[in-house]
Amino acid sequence: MSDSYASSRARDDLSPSPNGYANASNPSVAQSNNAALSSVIRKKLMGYVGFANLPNQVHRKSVRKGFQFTVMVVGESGLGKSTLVNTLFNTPLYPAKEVLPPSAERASTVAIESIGADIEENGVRLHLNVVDTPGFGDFVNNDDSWRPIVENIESRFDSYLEQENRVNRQKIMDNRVHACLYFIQPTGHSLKQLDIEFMRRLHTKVNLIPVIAKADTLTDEEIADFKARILADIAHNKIHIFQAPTYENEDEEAIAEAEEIASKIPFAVVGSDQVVRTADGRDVRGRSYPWGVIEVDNEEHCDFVKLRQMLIRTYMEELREHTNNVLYENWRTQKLLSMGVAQDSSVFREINPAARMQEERILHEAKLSKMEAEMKMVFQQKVQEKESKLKQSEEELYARHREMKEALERQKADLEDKKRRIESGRPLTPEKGAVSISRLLLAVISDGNYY
Ligand SMILES: Nc1nc2c(ncn2[C@@H]2O[C@H](COP(=O)(O)OP(=O)(O)OP(=O)(O)O)[C@@H](O)[C@H]2O)c(=O)[nH]1
Ligand SMILES: [Mg+2]
Repeated sequence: MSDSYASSRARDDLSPSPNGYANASNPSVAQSNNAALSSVIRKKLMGYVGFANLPNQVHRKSVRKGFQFTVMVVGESGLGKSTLVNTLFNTPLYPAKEVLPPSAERASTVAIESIGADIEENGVRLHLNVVDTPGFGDFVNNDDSWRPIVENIESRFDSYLEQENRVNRQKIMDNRVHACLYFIQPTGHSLKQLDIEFMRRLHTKVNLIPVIAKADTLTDEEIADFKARILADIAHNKIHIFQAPTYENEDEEAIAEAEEIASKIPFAVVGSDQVVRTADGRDVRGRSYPWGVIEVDNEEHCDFVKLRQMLIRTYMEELREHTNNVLYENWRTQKLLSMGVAQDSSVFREINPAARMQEERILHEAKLSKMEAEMKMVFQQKVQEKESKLKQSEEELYARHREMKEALERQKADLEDKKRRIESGRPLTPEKGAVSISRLLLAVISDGNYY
């Protein structure tokens, strides 16, 4: 391959070798390379290397493995849940429902049914699980209608956790609910207490996607008003519904698409798995009325296309990721904590920069105040030493001063004594004078005797 690395290099020490690559066999070059590696080097490729194919590798691998996706549909009976699921996946997942005769016994709790199907499109396999909840809101007292649904979602988390804790984790079946379509009755008013209660109980455990069922029963204005009231109710009750994430480096087209999808929430949908003929002779999936045909796949008629786009075409992976990284993770943490599994908080110390900085600051301050105290002590000691030395020399000075004064006084007294003597005519040193006179006398005598 004649590919060569770039001409525009950030550092001169990485000059290209004749073969085009930085020369790793030359020790001096390798050494300078190591130094250069410490900082990020921006390089421009002049030819094809091959890592641009990485997404294709991921693509091939995921196609081989296939995908698992579980969607739950919740809503009162007859709102068109089964019909919409069939419409969404273009497969008759649910056969036409047998309507029970009036005398038949009815279930007294919410029954949860799960249907699995392997569907394939352009060679991509999707193992789809649809969890249906017939019976929700069907009773005289619907206070606890949400309970079996929450239990079902949690038991799926439980089973995933149990699989994660197995010795062999090669084949993990992800049966967690990735999205929950909540069907709102097209009353045109606002959310009912049952709706609010359900959403409040479930928004932390599942990606909630509210849909207005049977939107063909409302006019355009009614739908717009109804949507605004539903969103206001959701915001007032602090319910978190799934919002498509936006990323900074996305292109304008993707951002516009995300905004358009977000603007349609809650989706006003119409479901139909029947093909009907329009006035202009087209065969479409829709519902035929005496005054015309409502086309399911026509964006002018309903938000079904946008819902499908969000759920399948654009955000299926985001839904799976959010379920795994946020919803399941939170549940797992709480579950393990309630089981008495404690987290060693010191593990987090390293990765919490704010706490770490605070800790370092406290340590630094303690060190500083210790140093300050030590310095103060040394200073005081030195001052004391100096003071005692000064005191000592002061005393010595006083003593010498006293001594000198005494000596001077003595001398003065002596001199005064001499002065007095001189004035009184007495010899200064009588003994000495006596001796010299006697010597004189002796000399005279001896002179007389010998000369
Ligand atoms: N007008 C209208 N009718 C619909 C729509 N979707 C479904 N239906 C009809 O509503 C009836 C009930 O639909 P299903 O899909 O069985 O409703 P479901 O929510 O699954 O009902 P349960 O399984 O009993 O909970 C059927 O007669 C459908 O043809 C829609 O979008 N608009
Ligand atoms: Mg059904």
